[in-house]
Amino acid sequence: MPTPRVAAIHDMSGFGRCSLTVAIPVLSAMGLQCCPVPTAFLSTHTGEFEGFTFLDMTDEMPAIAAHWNTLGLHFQSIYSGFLGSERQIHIVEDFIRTFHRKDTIVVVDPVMGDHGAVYKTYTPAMCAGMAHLAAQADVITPNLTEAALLLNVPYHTLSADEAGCRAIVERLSLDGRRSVVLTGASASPELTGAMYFDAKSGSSAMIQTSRVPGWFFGTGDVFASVLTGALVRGDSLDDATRQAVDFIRLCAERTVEQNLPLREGVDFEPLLKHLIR
Ligand code: PXL
Repeated sequence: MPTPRVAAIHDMSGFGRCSLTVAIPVLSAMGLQCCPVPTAFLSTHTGEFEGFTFLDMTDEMPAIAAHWNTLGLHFQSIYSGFLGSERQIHIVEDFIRTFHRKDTIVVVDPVMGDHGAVYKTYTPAMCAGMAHLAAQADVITPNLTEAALLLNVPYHTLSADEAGCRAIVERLSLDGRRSVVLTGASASPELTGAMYFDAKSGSSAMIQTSRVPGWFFGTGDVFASVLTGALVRGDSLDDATRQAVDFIRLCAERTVEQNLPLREGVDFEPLLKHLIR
């Protein structure tokens, strides 16, 4: 079987382990070919760093898509994340229209913020556009902050417990047509993980693991990359969510042991072996 291809539309942040510096190694370890479409090049991610550089790649993206189209490329998945400008919303929608085939899994990680705050480079128009883009997805992977933005409700009105998370994934499912994997779902203070709604089966479930105390950068990107890889490998949404939750716990445990500055992201590289089948 040819190695499945994933078009990964994210920023490349040179330092801090997020976006493409996570998606490429994770998808490769999972046996998939990652084809990056960089939305921006930053020296670091935008959280807890000042003075980062930001090279907007908006004009390059349609040219990349046009060239790939002449090559007749197909993708088993189109996986988008952090976007660099409002115009990129339409560019990614066009990309999906051009390269989508019957078997393509479209994963939109609606990266916009965390802990109730919107990331520094995101405007209200970009957040509204993200909801539009997310309507094209088979699967979305918001955290609670992004769920509030997609639902257009204040963050503090959402609750991370089981009943609260089930209500959120059902509301975000577009009447059951779209799968939703909500991160940061927590049944009790000692547990954390995700709640999913699976559009294929119409079922929802909470997947939990023990909570590693602390707060970690880039875990949303690691989570969505493992989930995408598992779905492309043919695993069920339940199994894919379990793999992503377990891998994040391993990453968090190792990062705490290393006592790394939080802004350096999770120390996932020595753990990639756990993703290889
Ligand atoms: O981890 C999400 C993310 C992706 N890309 C950039 C970011 C962040 C979060 O801060 O700054 C550039």
